[in-house]
Amino acid sequence: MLSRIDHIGIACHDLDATVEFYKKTYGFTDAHFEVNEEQGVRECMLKINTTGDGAASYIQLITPTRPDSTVAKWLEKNGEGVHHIAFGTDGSDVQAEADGIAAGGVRVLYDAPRRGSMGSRITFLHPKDCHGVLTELVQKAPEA
Ligand code: CMX
Ligand code: CO
Repeated sequence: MLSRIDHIGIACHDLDATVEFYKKTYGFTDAHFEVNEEQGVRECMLKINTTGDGAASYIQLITPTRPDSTVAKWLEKNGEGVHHIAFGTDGSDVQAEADGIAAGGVRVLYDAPRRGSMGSRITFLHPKDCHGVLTELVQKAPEA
């Protein structure tokens, strides 16, 4: 089951400056930085709240690490802003969730889940099959 908003992904040009904006403006302080070379992003997960299933919801600020990354291409075309939303599973297998959604005719972008933030397993649904919204599915790491 998908049980929460895991995160909202926001693309930005200057990660550190954008993190500072979120900290200063909204008072969010719990920040986790990492680089995901496979996805071509440097990112910061800002924890906003915990959720009823023992997980949490985040703002994911992302900036490209290389010019050929999907986020670099998106930023060039659209400028900064909301890039994707991510729904979290309640611990259920993310591939099983994706398979169920694919059965309804939505294109799943990966054959198998890939590594996401903080050791999570992630996959994506094509925005053109989701009313214009790039949608990520997240299974958090067991220890997260
Ligand atoms: N939101 C909504 N629509 C989007 C989109 C987005 N983020 N990215 C692309 N699109 C739309 C484009 O506007 C375009 O529409 P038109 O044909 O009407 O102009 C269409 O999708 C094709 O876009 P494109 O620029 O040609 O881009 P690609 O097809 O090469 O790639 C996508 C699009 C979704 C397949 C690619 O971005 C992808 O694989 N995304 C998943 C991985 C990812 O985004 N990683 C970064 C985040 C990592 C993380 O969250 O941890
Ligand atoms: Co994401």
